[in-house]
Amino acid sequence: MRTQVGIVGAGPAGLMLAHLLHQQGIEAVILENRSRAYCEGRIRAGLLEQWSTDLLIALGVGARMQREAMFHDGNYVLFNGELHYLDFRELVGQGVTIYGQQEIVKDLIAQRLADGGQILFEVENVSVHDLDTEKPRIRFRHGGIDNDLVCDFIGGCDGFHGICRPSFPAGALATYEREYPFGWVGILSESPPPEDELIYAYHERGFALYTMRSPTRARLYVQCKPDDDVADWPDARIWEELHIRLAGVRKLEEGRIIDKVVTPMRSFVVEPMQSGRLFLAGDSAHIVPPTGAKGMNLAFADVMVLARAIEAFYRADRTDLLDGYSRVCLRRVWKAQRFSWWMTQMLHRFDFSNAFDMRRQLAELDYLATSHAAQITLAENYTGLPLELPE
Ligand code: RFL
Ligand code: PHB
Repeated sequence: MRTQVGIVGAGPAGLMLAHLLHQQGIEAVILENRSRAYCEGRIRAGLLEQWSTDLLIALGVGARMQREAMFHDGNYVLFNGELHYLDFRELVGQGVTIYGQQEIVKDLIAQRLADGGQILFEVENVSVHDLDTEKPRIRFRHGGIDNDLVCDFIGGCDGFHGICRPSFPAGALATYEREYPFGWVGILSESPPPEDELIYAYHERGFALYTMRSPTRARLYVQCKPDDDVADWPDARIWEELHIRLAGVRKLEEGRIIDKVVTPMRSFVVEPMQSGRLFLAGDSAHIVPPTGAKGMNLAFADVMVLARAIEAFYRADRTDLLDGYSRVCLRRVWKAQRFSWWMTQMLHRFDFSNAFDMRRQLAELDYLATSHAAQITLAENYTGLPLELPE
């Protein structure tokens, strides 16, 4: 088998990369080890930055989002029992969009298949080879047959637990990592939203986030212990904590819980994001704690940079944009890391015995609720910094 760009992983990064390349007339094959139903059913991110929303529309894959998504002009911060509204539209002239990651994945898969592009689901034993040559290869097994996909470039879009990052030569990567002493237990509930927009709540018992998927589906997260299991969080316990931590919200209606997960919280970056002709994009190269809602948006930013660099290679025989890939991506990645860490440290209880920390956090929240400058800083980062693409 032969293609121009071999892509490992059919998550947001891999699917978007394939779509961007297709629009430039560049051929790609996506190899995914899960089934199509699994990829389309995995409930994860929900919030798009303004430029990501605009991008999906500009690329012709935003029609269903435009019909079904919820467009928000701001969000709420809740502490000391009081709700404070941050009006992003007024502060920085842009907003955010609530549209489930699995809906974006469905839309991108449908578009790719309509375009005649290839996605091989349920591949096994994927491995990458000859990265330092002009003909890197992806070896895999599909339908019981071993294959070699020879390419010009490989997109390592296989998420945090994928095989691409571990295939870098020994010692080639520097790792920057931080784990947090808590996780989130998240539920999807058949209940209407108590407010129209998101609520980030700080409470002495820990963080809570109220978000949504539709006018009848609430998505709620509660800070939990890092090693908690869903079994530690029966439905009644989740609702009890939500009522306590979200006290001050007008009406919090309970509903049938249709999904429950525990997510660990970590910050993680590898440098560089490239080894020879293998380019990492999205969660395979970096993880942010979800408090800033940046992960999927960063995946889109990476593949925008990568697609532009690959296009310059084919169109103008340029290799400088490929060489600059890591540097350009990492500037944005580290700003998103900083913001995600900042939101996380402001809103979670780290050490329940430390009264100083709590006073300091409340002062920071009070500053945010009352300072125009602080609000602009949050709004600018949350709705998305401008995407800078090299010429
Ligand atoms: P993905 O989505 O993990 O996709 C990787 C794909 O690669 C496949 N794969 C392989 N395929 C072939 N061979 C192998 N050996 C393979 N190994 C893995 C996998 O099956 C999968 O299909 O990575 P990608 O594309 O980089 O996308 C990243 C996003 O999924 C992630 O950053 C976001 O979900 C993070 N995130 C959020 N991001 C936002 O921008 N806004 C949000 O509101 C937001 N909320 C969240 C989040 C993540 C959360 N969790 C569960 C971690 C909320 C939560 C709770
Ligand atoms: C979500 O809607 O799932 C969501 C929104 C904002 C976050 C994290 C998750 O910060």
